[in-house]
Amino acid sequence: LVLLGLYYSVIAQEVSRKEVEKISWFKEARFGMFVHWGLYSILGGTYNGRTMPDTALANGKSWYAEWIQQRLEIPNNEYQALVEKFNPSRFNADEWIKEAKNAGMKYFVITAKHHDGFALWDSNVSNYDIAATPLRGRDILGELVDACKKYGLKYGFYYSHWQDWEHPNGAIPYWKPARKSRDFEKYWKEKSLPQVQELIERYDPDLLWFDTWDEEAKELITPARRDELIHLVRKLSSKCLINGRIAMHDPGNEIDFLEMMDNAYPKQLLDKPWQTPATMNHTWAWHSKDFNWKSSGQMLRYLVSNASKGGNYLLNIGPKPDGTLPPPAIRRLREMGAWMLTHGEAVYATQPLRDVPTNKGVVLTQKRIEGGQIIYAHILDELPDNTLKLAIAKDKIQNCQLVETGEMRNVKSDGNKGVTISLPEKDPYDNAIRVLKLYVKE
Ligand code: FHN
Repeated sequence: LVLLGLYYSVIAQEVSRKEVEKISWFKEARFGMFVHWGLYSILGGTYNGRTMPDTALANGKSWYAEWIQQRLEIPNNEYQALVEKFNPSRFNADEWIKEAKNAGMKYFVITAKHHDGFALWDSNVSNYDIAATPLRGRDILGELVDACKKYGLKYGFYYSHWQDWEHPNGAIPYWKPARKSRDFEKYWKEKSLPQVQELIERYDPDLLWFDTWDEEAKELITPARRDELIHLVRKLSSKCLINGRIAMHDPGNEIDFLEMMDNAYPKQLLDKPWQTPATMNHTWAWHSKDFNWKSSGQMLRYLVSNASKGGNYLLNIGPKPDGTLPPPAIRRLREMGAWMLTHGEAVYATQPLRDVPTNKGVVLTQKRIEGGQIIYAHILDELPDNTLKLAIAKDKIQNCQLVETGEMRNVKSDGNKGVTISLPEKDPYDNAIRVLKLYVKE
């Protein structure tokens, strides 16, 4: 009996070690690229002379271009005829993934199937897929997966597991009366589960990104269905991570990481790995009239704040119908990449730091090292007197330097239990985040 007990405890340790390893890349990655690309990209937010937002339903809040079929009430046959027009002649997987890599992103997630039901791969389960377009014969997802492998990025797929506007029994938005008469179980068994299986067997993803966002999915994604889907993924893959939005209303205990609401940033630390899916402008998919671009400085601040709370930042791009990335998005990626190039050490594989008071507008990350830790102070806002305050005893701090230049900074006791560190004068036109790096003894 003792031997048996020992045996099981070794097995249990091995299982939990594997679990830890499975998620460890995600916990270190901090920054990923999200892509919304499909038939809706052809329209770019405009159909038959009408541009979103245009209806009472598109009330300025969710006029996402990938929702155009519903928001502008495009009949199924008209929308589905777009397959003939999906011909992104300038698509080059290498270029996309190179941009992600140079931006400092460590993983890539693309909409294999969004709510419209169109599959971006040649699916045996449905004919509403890439094989029906002029691109037939090309394996878009395969090309992206190969590029991710080439550039060392992890990769995953967004799969709309409940909303499906093509299948006669998939979920449709709550305001459509026809919704009630649908036999969701049929869709679930005929399309949702088999397509997830296909994606895993064909492309072996590191992550699956399921999408529910409120109570609307509760009726359909019951705990039993949620678990059925999770168990399918687990059966087919020992590495694939699953996000909490598989059932936002009740994610259960078996998911791998929490997914925040869109563009939502938690105020406190969470007890599971997590990420924020975020947009660069308002929409997710390409919208030619959406000029609400956030600055790269703003987005870096989101990224760094998330890192300081142990979370990732999954930043979305909506490629154009010709397969290129929008120039304003490319510029922002490159600006962020330039900062990440010199400051990545303060972001990747760092941990949050609890209970060290500092200035408002400063966030902290840390790394454990032998005999102590490295603390990074990210200065997001202007500091009073250009001076950082940190509640750490002076005799514990071995030295302090500015990450970008390596310039050493003087650490002074604040006469109490903390220190002050003054920063060099700042170029008033430069809005970049400055980071101080401190070696701190145990
Ligand atoms: O309805 C979708 C939306 O189109 C987009 O895919 C986002 C990404 O997080 N998720 C849903 C809304 O939360």
